[in-house]
Amino acid sequence: MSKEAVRSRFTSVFPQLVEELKEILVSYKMPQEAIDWFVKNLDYNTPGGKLNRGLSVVDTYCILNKTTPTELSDEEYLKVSLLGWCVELLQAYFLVADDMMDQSKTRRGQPCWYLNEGVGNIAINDSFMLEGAIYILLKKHFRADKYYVDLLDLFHEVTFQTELGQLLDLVTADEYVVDLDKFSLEKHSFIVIFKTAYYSFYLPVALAMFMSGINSDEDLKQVRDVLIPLGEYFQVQDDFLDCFGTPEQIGKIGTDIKDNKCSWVVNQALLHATKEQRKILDDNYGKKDDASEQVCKDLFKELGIEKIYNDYEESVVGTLREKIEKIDESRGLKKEVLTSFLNKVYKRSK
Ligand code: GPP
Ligand code: MG
Ligand code: MG
Ligand code: MG
Repeated sequence: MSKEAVRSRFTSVFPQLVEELKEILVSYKMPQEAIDWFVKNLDYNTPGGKLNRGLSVVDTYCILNKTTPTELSDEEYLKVSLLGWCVELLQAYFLVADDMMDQSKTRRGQPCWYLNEGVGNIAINDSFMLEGAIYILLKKHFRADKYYVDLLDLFHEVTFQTELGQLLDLVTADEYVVDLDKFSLEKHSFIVIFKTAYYSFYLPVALAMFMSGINSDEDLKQVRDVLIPLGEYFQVQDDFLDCFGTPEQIGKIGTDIKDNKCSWVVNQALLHATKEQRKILDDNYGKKDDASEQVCKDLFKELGIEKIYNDYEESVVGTLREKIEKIDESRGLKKEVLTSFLNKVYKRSK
Protein backbone atom coordinates (compact mmCIF):
# COMPACT_ATOMS: atom_id res chain seq x y z
CA MET A 1 0.00 0.00 0.00
CA SER A 2 1.78 3.15 -1.20
CA LYS A 3 1.69 6.52 0.49
CA GLU A 4 0.06 7.91 -2.65
CA ALA A 5 -2.76 5.36 -2.46
CA VAL A 6 -3.43 6.27 1.18
CA ARG A 7 -3.47 9.95 0.35
CA SER A 8 -5.60 9.58 -2.74
CA ARG A 9 -8.26 7.56 -0.92
CA PHE A 10 -8.39 10.37 1.64
CA THR A 11 -8.60 13.19 -0.89
CA SER A 12 -11.23 11.32 -2.90
CA VAL A 13 -13.69 11.81 -0.01
CA PHE A 14 -13.45 15.60 -0.05
CA PRO A 15 -15.67 16.31 -3.09
CA GLN A 16 -18.46 14.32 -1.45
CA LEU A 17 -18.22 16.47 1.67
CA VAL A 18 -18.36 19.62 -0.41
CA GLU A 19 -21.46 18.25 -2.13
CA GLU A 20 -23.15 17.48 1.21
CA LEU A 21 -22.36 20.94 2.55
CA LYS A 22 -23.58 22.54 -0.65
CA GLU A 23 -26.87 20.64 -0.30
CA ILE A 24 -27.54 22.43 2.99
CA LEU A 25 -27.29 25.81 1.30
CA VAL A 26 -29.46 24.61 -1.56
CA SER A 27 -32.09 23.42 0.94
CA TYR A 28 -32.14 26.93 2.43
CA LYS A 29 -32.68 28.26 -1.13
CA MET A 30 -29.48 30.27 -0.87
CA PRO A 31 -28.82 32.29 -4.04
CA GLN A 32 -26.31 30.66 -6.38
CA GLU A 33 -23.61 33.34 -5.99
CA ALA A 34 -23.38 32.60 -2.26
CA ILE A 35 -23.28 28.85 -2.86
CA ASP A 36 -20.45 29.34 -5.34
CA TRP A 37 -18.60 31.52 -2.84
CA PHE A 38 -18.88 28.91 -0.07
CA VAL A 39 -17.66 26.13 -2.36
CA LYS A 40 -14.71 28.26 -3.43
CA ASN A 41 -13.90 28.98 0.21
CA LEU A 42 -13.93 25.25 0.99
CA ASP A 43 -11.83 24.32 -2.04
CA TYR A 44 -9.27 27.09 -1.65
CA ASN A 45 -8.66 26.67 2.06
CA THR A 46 -9.19 23.04 3.03
CA PRO A 47 -7.34 20.48 0.88
CA GLY A 48 -4.11 22.28 -0.18
CA GLY A 49 -1.81 21.47 2.73
CA LYS A 50 0.18 18.45 3.87
CA LEU A 51 -3.05 16.90 5.29
CA ASN A 52 -0.99 15.40 8.13
CA ARG A 53 -3.64 16.08 10.74
CA GLY A 54 -6.46 14.57 8.73
CA LEU A 55 -4.47 11.57 7.58
CA SER A 56 -3.35 10.86 11.12
CA VAL A 57 -6.95 10.28 12.23
CA VAL A 58 -7.15 7.50 9.64
CA ASP A 59 -3.65 6.16 10.46
CA THR A 60 -4.37 6.08 14.17
CA TYR A 61 -7.69 4.35 13.65
CA CYS A 62 -6.01 1.71 11.48
CA ILE A 63 -3.26 1.04 14.02
CA LEU A 64 -5.81 0.72 16.83
CA ASN A 65 -7.96 -1.65 14.76
CA LYS A 66 -5.09 -3.62 13.16
CA THR A 67 -6.04 -2.78 9.60
CA THR A 68 -4.86 -0.51 6.76
CA PRO A 69 -6.43 2.51 5.07
CA THR A 70 -6.98 0.55 1.86
CA GLU A 71 -8.58 -2.45 3.58
CA LEU A 72 -11.36 -0.54 5.34
CA SER A 73 -14.87 -0.94 3.89
CA ASP A 74 -16.24 2.12 2.09
CA GLU A 75 -18.68 2.78 4.91
CA GLU A 76 -16.10 2.64 7.71
CA TYR A 77 -13.55 4.57 5.65
CA LEU A 78 -16.03 7.35 4.99
CA LYS A 79 -16.66 7.86 8.71
CA VAL A 80 -13.06 7.86 9.83
CA SER A 81 -11.85 10.02 6.95
CA LEU A 82 -14.70 12.40 7.65
CA LEU A 83 -13.30 12.94 11.15
CA GLY A 84 -9.95 13.59 9.47
CA TRP A 85 -11.54 16.15 7.17
CA CYS A 86 -13.20 17.82 10.17
CA VAL A 87 -9.71 18.34 11.65
CA GLU A 88 -8.61 19.80 8.31
CA LEU A 89 -11.65 22.12 8.33
CA LEU A 90 -10.74 23.25 11.83
CA GLN A 91 -7.22 23.91 10.62
CA ALA A 92 -8.55 25.81 7.59
CA TYR A 93 -10.72 27.94 9.89
CA PHE A 94 -7.72 28.78 12.09
CA LEU A 95 -5.36 29.51 9.20
CA VAL A 96 -7.71 31.82 7.29
CA ALA A 97 -8.13 33.86 10.49
CA ASP A 98 -4.51 33.56 11.63
CA ASP A 99 -3.20 34.90 8.31
CA MET A 100 -5.30 38.03 8.75
CA MET A 101 -4.14 38.49 12.34
CA ASP A 102 -0.48 37.87 11.39
CA GLN A 103 -0.76 39.90 8.17
CA SER A 104 0.80 37.01 6.31
CA LYS A 105 1.11 37.11 2.53
CA THR A 106 1.24 33.50 1.38
CA ARG A 107 0.09 30.11 2.63
CA ARG A 108 0.62 26.70 1.05
CA GLY A 109 2.39 28.35 -1.84
CA GLN A 110 -0.50 30.65 -2.80
CA PRO A 111 -1.77 34.06 -1.65
CA CYS A 112 -3.56 34.00 1.71
CA TRP A 113 -7.34 33.77 1.21
CA TYR A 114 -8.08 37.29 2.51
CA LEU A 115 -5.68 38.74 -0.08
CA ASN A 116 -7.66 37.32 -2.99
CA GLU A 117 -9.43 39.86 -5.17
CA GLY A 118 -12.81 40.74 -3.67
CA VAL A 119 -12.31 38.72 -0.46
CA GLY A 120 -10.73 40.99 2.20
CA ASN A 121 -12.76 41.07 5.41
CA ILE A 122 -15.30 38.59 4.05
CA ALA A 123 -12.60 36.09 4.99
CA ILE A 124 -13.65 36.59 8.63
CA ASN A 125 -17.10 35.20 7.85
CA ASP A 126 -15.55 32.54 5.62
CA SER A 127 -13.45 31.31 8.53
CA PHE A 128 -16.59 31.02 10.70
CA MET A 129 -18.25 29.01 7.94
CA LEU A 130 -15.35 26.58 7.73
CA GLU A 131 -15.84 25.96 11.43
CA GLY A 132 -19.61 25.62 11.00
CA ALA A 133 -19.07 22.97 8.33
CA ILE A 134 -17.48 20.69 10.96
CA TYR A 135 -20.67 20.49 13.01
CA ILE A 136 -22.90 19.98 10.00
CA LEU A 137 -20.82 16.98 8.94
CA LEU A 138 -20.56 15.55 12.46
CA LYS A 139 -24.29 15.77 12.93
CA LYS A 140 -25.05 14.16 9.62
CA HIS A 141 -22.68 11.22 10.05
CA PHE A 142 -22.36 10.63 13.81
CA ARG A 143 -25.63 11.79 15.37
CA ALA A 144 -26.71 8.19 16.09
CA ASP A 145 -23.39 7.04 17.56
CA LYS A 146 -23.00 6.85 21.31
CA TYR A 147 -19.71 8.78 21.15
CA TYR A 148 -21.31 11.74 19.28
CA VAL A 149 -21.29 13.94 22.38
CA ASP A 150 -17.64 13.01 23.05
CA LEU A 151 -16.77 14.21 19.55
CA LEU A 152 -18.62 17.50 20.04
CA ASP A 153 -17.10 18.11 23.46
CA LEU A 154 -13.65 17.40 22.14
CA PHE A 155 -13.94 19.74 19.16
CA HIS A 156 -15.32 22.49 21.38
CA GLU A 157 -12.72 22.09 24.09
CA VAL A 158 -9.79 21.95 21.68
CA THR A 159 -11.08 24.95 19.72
CA PHE A 160 -11.25 27.02 22.89
CA GLN A 161 -7.77 25.92 23.94
CA THR A 162 -6.44 26.97 20.53
CA GLU A 163 -8.10 30.36 20.87
CA LEU A 164 -6.51 30.80 24.29
CA GLY A 165 -3.10 30.08 22.77
CA GLN A 166 -3.79 32.48 19.94
CA LEU A 167 -4.81 35.14 22.47
CA LEU A 168 -1.55 34.89 24.37
CA ASP A 169 0.40 34.75 21.08
CA LEU A 170 -1.24 38.02 20.02
CA VAL A 171 -1.09 39.98 23.28
CA THR A 172 2.57 39.05 23.73
CA ALA A 173 3.32 40.48 20.27
CA ASP A 174 2.36 44.15 20.45
CA GLU A 175 2.37 45.72 17.00
CA TYR A 176 4.01 48.97 18.04
CA VAL A 177 5.68 48.58 21.44
CA VAL A 178 8.56 46.10 21.38
CA ASP A 179 9.54 44.97 24.86
CA LEU A 180 11.61 41.81 24.72
CA ASP A 181 11.41 41.50 28.52
CA LYS A 182 7.85 40.29 28.00
CA PHE A 183 9.14 37.10 26.36
CA SER A 184 10.21 33.92 28.14
CA LEU A 185 10.49 30.24 27.28
CA GLU A 186 7.73 29.50 29.83
CA LYS A 187 5.37 31.86 28.04
CA HIS A 188 6.42 30.41 24.72
CA SER A 189 5.67 26.92 25.95
CA PHE A 190 2.17 27.95 27.06
CA ILE A 191 1.47 29.70 23.75
CA VAL A 192 2.52 26.81 21.53
CA ILE A 193 0.91 24.05 23.58
CA PHE A 194 -2.39 25.87 23.43
CA LYS A 195 -2.28 27.32 19.92
CA THR A 196 -0.91 24.21 18.21
CA ALA A 197 -0.43 21.02 20.22
CA TYR A 198 -4.01 20.32 21.27
CA TYR A 199 -5.63 20.64 17.88
CA SER A 200 -2.77 19.29 15.77
CA PHE A 201 -1.76 16.29 17.86
CA TYR A 202 -4.15 15.41 20.65
CA LEU A 203 -7.34 16.02 18.65
CA PRO A 204 -6.67 13.58 15.73
CA VAL A 205 -5.65 10.77 18.06
CA ALA A 206 -8.49 11.28 20.54
CA LEU A 207 -11.01 11.27 17.66
CA ALA A 208 -9.67 7.95 16.36
CA MET A 209 -9.73 6.56 19.91
CA PHE A 210 -13.38 7.56 20.43
CA MET A 211 -14.36 5.92 17.16
CA SER A 212 -12.46 2.78 18.24
CA GLY A 213 -14.23 2.67 21.61
CA ILE A 214 -11.09 3.53 23.58
CA ASN A 215 -12.19 6.35 25.84
CA SER A 216 -10.95 5.83 29.39
CA ASP A 217 -9.51 8.86 31.16
CA GLU A 218 -6.30 6.90 31.78
CA ASP A 219 -5.77 6.23 28.07
CA LEU A 220 -6.65 9.76 27.04
CA LYS A 221 -4.15 11.02 29.61
CA GLN A 222 -1.47 8.62 28.39
CA VAL A 223 -1.68 9.92 24.83
CA ARG A 224 -1.96 13.54 25.96
CA ASP A 225 1.21 13.21 28.01
CA VAL A 226 3.17 12.35 24.87
CA LEU A 227 1.28 14.30 22.21
CA ILE A 228 1.32 17.66 23.97
CA PRO A 229 5.14 17.79 24.28
CA LEU A 230 5.34 16.42 20.73
CA GLY A 231 3.08 19.24 19.52
CA GLU A 232 5.23 21.72 21.41
CA TYR A 233 8.29 20.40 19.55
CA PHE A 234 6.34 20.66 16.26
CA GLN A 235 5.61 24.35 16.86
CA VAL A 236 9.26 24.96 17.82
CA GLN A 237 10.05 23.58 14.36
CA ASP A 238 7.45 25.94 12.86
CA ASP A 239 9.11 28.87 14.65
CA PHE A 240 12.55 27.73 13.51
CA LEU A 241 11.42 27.29 9.89
CA ASP A 242 9.67 30.69 9.93
CA CYS A 243 13.13 32.22 10.29
CA PHE A 244 15.49 29.66 8.73
CA GLY A 245 13.31 27.93 6.10
CA THR A 246 12.84 29.19 2.55
CA PRO A 247 9.36 30.15 1.28
CA GLU A 248 9.69 27.43 -1.39
CA GLN A 249 10.28 24.87 1.33
CA ILE A 250 7.56 25.93 3.78
CA GLY A 251 4.98 27.38 1.36
CA LYS A 252 4.71 30.62 3.34
CA ILE A 253 6.79 33.73 3.96
CA GLY A 254 7.88 33.96 7.59
CA THR A 255 6.47 36.89 9.56
CA ASP A 256 7.54 36.22 13.16
CA ILE A 257 10.37 38.78 13.38
CA LYS A 258 8.37 41.63 11.85
CA ASP A 259 5.31 40.61 13.90
CA ASN A 260 7.27 40.82 17.17
CA LYS A 261 6.33 37.21 17.97
CA CYS A 262 7.41 35.45 21.16
CA SER A 263 8.95 32.69 19.05
CA TRP A 264 11.33 29.94 20.15
CA VAL A 265 14.10 31.52 18.06
CA VAL A 266 14.04 34.94 19.71
CA ASN A 267 13.73 33.37 23.15
CA GLN A 268 16.88 31.33 22.53
CA ALA A 269 18.63 34.44 21.22
CA LEU A 270 17.68 36.33 24.38
CA LEU A 271 19.13 33.53 26.52
CA HIS A 272 22.47 33.57 24.68
CA ALA A 273 22.95 37.23 23.68
CA THR A 274 25.67 39.50 25.10
CA LYS A 275 24.68 43.02 26.20
CA GLU A 276 25.68 44.38 22.77
CA GLN A 277 23.76 41.72 20.90
CA ARG A 278 20.74 42.33 23.08
CA LYS A 279 20.85 46.00 22.12
CA ILE A 280 20.85 45.03 18.43
CA LEU A 281 17.76 42.91 19.04
CA ASP A 282 16.01 45.66 21.01
CA ASP A 283 16.60 48.02 18.10
CA ASN A 284 15.58 45.70 15.27
CA TYR A 285 13.13 43.01 16.43
CA GLY A 286 9.47 43.67 15.67
CA LYS A 287 10.29 46.42 13.13
CA LYS A 288 8.25 46.20 9.96
CA ASP A 289 11.12 46.69 7.48
CA ASP A 290 13.22 44.11 5.61
CA ALA A 291 16.57 45.58 6.70
CA SER A 292 15.82 45.24 10.43
CA GLU A 293 14.52 41.74 9.84
CA GLN A 294 17.78 40.82 8.11
CA VAL A 295 19.81 42.24 11.02
CA CYS A 296 17.90 39.92 13.37
CA LYS A 297 18.40 36.93 11.09
CA ASP A 298 22.14 37.60 10.85
CA LEU A 299 22.35 37.86 14.62
CA PHE A 300 20.49 34.56 15.05
CA LYS A 301 23.03 32.91 12.74
CA GLU A 302 25.92 34.45 14.69
CA LEU A 303 24.44 33.14 17.94
CA GLY A 304 24.41 29.59 16.56
CA ILE A 305 20.66 29.13 16.88
CA GLU A 306 20.80 26.31 14.30
CA LYS A 307 23.09 24.24 16.51
CA ILE A 308 20.97 24.97 19.59
CA TYR A 309 17.94 23.83 17.60
CA ASN A 310 19.57 20.56 16.50
CA ASP A 311 20.60 19.79 20.09
CA TYR A 312 17.10 20.61 21.34
CA GLU A 313 15.62 18.33 18.70
CA GLU A 314 17.77 15.34 19.68
CA SER A 315 17.09 15.82 23.36
CA VAL A 316 13.33 16.22 23.10
CA VAL A 317 13.02 13.24 20.74
CA GLY A 318 15.05 11.08 23.15
CA THR A 319 12.78 12.02 26.04
CA LEU A 320 9.65 11.33 23.98
CA ARG A 321 10.89 7.88 22.92
CA GLU A 322 11.45 6.99 26.59
CA LYS A 323 7.96 8.19 27.48
CA ILE A 324 6.40 6.12 24.70
CA GLU A 325 8.26 3.02 25.92
CA LYS A 326 6.39 3.28 29.24
CA ILE A 327 2.88 3.31 27.70
CA ASP A 328 0.44 0.77 29.16
CA GLU A 329 -1.20 -1.05 26.23
CA SER A 330 -3.53 -3.23 28.34
CA ARG A 331 -6.75 -1.39 27.40
CA GLY A 332 -6.13 -1.49 23.65
CA LEU A 333 -3.98 1.62 23.16
CA LYS A 334 -0.85 1.05 21.00
CA LYS A 335 2.61 2.59 21.33
CA GLU A 336 2.80 2.57 17.54
CA VAL A 337 0.18 5.33 17.40
CA LEU A 338 2.69 7.62 19.08
CA THR A 339 5.90 6.44 17.40
CA SER A 340 4.30 6.89 13.99
CA PHE A 341 3.53 10.52 14.91
CA LEU A 342 7.01 11.11 16.23
CA ASN A 343 8.60 9.68 13.09
CA LYS A 344 6.53 11.97 10.87
CA VAL A 345 7.60 15.06 12.79
CA TYR A 346 11.26 14.24 13.47
CA LYS A 347 13.60 16.47 11.40
CA ARG A 348 10.81 17.79 9.21
CA SER A 349 11.80 20.59 6.86
CA LYS A 350 8.38 21.82 5.74
C1 GPP B 1 -0.06 28.58 14.40
O1 GPP B 1 0.60 29.77 14.59
C2 GPP B 1 -1.35 28.63 15.16
C3 GPP B 1 -2.54 28.62 14.59
C4 GPP B 1 -2.67 28.49 13.13
C5 GPP B 1 -3.75 28.71 15.44
C6 GPP B 1 -4.57 29.90 15.09
C7 GPP B 1 -5.68 30.01 16.02
C8 GPP B 1 -6.80 30.75 15.88
C9 GPP B 1 -7.81 30.71 16.94
C10 GPP B 1 -7.03 31.60 14.71
P1 GPP B 1 1.48 30.48 13.47
O2 GPP B 1 0.93 31.84 13.25
O3 GPP B 1 2.90 30.33 13.83
O4 GPP B 1 1.20 29.58 12.17
P2 GPP B 1 1.81 29.92 10.74
O5 GPP B 1 3.31 29.99 10.91
O6 GPP B 1 1.41 28.72 9.91
O7 GPP B 1 1.18 31.19 10.31
MG1 MG C 1 0.58 32.82 11.36
MG1 MG D 1 -0.20 33.21 14.32
MG1 MG E 1 4.59 30.13 12.47
